[in-house]
Amino acid sequence: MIRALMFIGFSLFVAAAASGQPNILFINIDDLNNFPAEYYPDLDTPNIDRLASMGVAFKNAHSPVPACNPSRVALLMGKHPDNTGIVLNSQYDFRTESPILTNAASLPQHFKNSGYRIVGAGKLFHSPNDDAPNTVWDFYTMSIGGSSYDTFTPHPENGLSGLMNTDPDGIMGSIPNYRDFGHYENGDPVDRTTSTPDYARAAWGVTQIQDAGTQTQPMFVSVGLYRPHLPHYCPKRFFDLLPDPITDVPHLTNDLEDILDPMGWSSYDADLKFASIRDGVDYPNQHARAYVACVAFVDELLGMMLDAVDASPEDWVTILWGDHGFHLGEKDRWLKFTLWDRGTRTTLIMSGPGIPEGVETYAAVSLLDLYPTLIDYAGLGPPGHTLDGLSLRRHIDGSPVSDVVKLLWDEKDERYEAYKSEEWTYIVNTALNSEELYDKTFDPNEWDNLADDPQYDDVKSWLVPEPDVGTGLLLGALAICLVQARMHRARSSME
Ligand SMILES: [Ca+2]
Ligand SMILES: [Ca+2]
Repeated sequence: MIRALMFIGFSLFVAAAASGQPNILFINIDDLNNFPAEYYPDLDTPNIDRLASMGVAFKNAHSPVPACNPSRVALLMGKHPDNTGIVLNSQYDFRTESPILTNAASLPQHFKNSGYRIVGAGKLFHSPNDDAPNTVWDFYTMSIGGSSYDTFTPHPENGLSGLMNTDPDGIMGSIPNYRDFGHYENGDPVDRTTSTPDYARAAWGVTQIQDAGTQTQPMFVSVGLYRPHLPHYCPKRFFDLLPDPITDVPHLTNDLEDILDPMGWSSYDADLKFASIRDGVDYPNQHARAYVACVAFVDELLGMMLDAVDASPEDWVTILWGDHGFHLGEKDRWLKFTLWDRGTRTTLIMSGPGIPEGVETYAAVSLLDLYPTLIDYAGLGPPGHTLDGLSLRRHIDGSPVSDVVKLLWDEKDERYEAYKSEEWTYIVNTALNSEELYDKTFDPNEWDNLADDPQYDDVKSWLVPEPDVGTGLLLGALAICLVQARMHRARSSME
């Protein structure tokens, strides 16, 4: 694509446009876990599948911190939470709380500084006040089609249908409204799809894609879809696509009892809300069904934007990402906020010029890598601050690379760290001297904690970086090959 040179004098953005830089379609889906149709057998996601067929699907992508705010800050600022200290949802004001971020350019801001026109609708940063939406962006709105976070709107006019129908005895206690679920219509026969905020955001995205050819600058278009974030409301027809009940998620009784500290105490408690209802009549399955229905809903909205990309004469690099995973009862947990794969693993797909079609990789990657990846594919220079990730091009163009990514979480004021590779999850809490090791090749649900078995000491020492090296991406290819050969020998001895 060569854009017309319309305004020769405006060198910055004319230079960017003339260079053939692609437009960027940057779609995030809140709380979307890892390629959900591969995990929930009753769900189809034809448009996630379609985008994957158009590009590269990262099947083992992890959030640096399994919560909205710190995950998005890490991704959008390109800085690991180890280096920023931003690990909590409450750290909204990250530029004040983390001095190294105070004057750093966010990913969209760097695109603007490099000649792009940047526009956005829906959630991107966790706080609507972050990233100075009125000054940094050429256009940005959180609230298109509804309230800022779409937490309660549009909502059935007659109340909270989900919980009211499934919790007649009040066993959920003081569950806040945002944990409710149900369908928007709540008995009304008229489909509500086009009146939902997420539909409005997707439709706005379609308009931006269609209008991109009229712009003199390349476009960076951010669309944030809020479902399947709580409350799990979507149009009824997406519930109707699913059996009732749906297939239960994998759950192992007493799964947490092999994760002990040296005193023999369990390192984790069950989520209290889940513990209180796990033996209830059908609430866990009904709530899981609502999450899955919401995924089907946003998949359709994704399809609207992919149709527009297909019809566009412009070049588009399209990126779909979620901000972390989501538990629906696995390991006695709801929501995110864990370092197990169900908490950290999300959907990441890239397609566009120079990106091969229909490729999937199971190498462990971090959302932290998206900032350097996008400036790489757009041909931009580096921002003024050091980025902690690496371009994903190494997984797209080069030989397969085996990475280790480091993730963080704080639970009960204790710092947990996780090291994830294609095959392994290693979670450590230094203060409690608690550790977990899972061999995901044979144990994809992370049920069997191998950390106490000395035959895996090599694996643990491979996964945990040397203290003076930093995080992730730490070993050369030769070292990785040698250690993986040892791991395979170790496993062969078990079989
Ligand atoms: Ca989220
Ligand atoms: Ca277990």
